[in-house]
Amino acid sequence: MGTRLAKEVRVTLKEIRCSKVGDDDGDTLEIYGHLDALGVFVDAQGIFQPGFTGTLWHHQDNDVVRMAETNQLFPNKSATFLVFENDFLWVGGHLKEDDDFNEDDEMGIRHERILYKNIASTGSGHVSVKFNQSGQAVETKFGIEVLRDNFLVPVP
Ligand SMILES: [Ca+2]
Ligand SMILES: [Ca+2]
Ligand SMILES: [Ca+2]
Repeated sequence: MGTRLAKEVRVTLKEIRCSKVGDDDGDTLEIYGHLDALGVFVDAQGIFQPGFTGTLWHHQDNDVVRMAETNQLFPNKSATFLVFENDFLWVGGHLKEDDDFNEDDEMGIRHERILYKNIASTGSGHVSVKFNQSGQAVETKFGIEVLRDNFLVPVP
């Protein structure tokens, strides 16, 4: 057994906002996909690997969410977990936009990657992650709080 420094963080999906409907049919976007908070480490091959995944929003393509321009959702769903020294906190996800007459629009797999040492230790920070394609745009906001800062955790 050894120990590693960790921060206990709480990530809250605060807001999903439809910022532009663009050239989509009608006056709404029809979005689905997932938004997550992840604890991510870099493995021996230098590949990013999720150590923790907390899903904060998830809709399948048969259960799309319709959003008119400037509409906001406030999911306020949280995940609490540990991020270890030298690892990353990722917030973001994968959104798609449903279309009837052509293939669905890929709005992107997007994450903000925050290194351990840059996770703000006081107060709560907000991070925004944007998804878009062909003039259709959705902006998401995540709140990040540090519940316990730089404490030693036993590890195998
Ligand atoms: Ca579309
Ligand atoms: Ca539409
Ligand atoms: Ca559509």
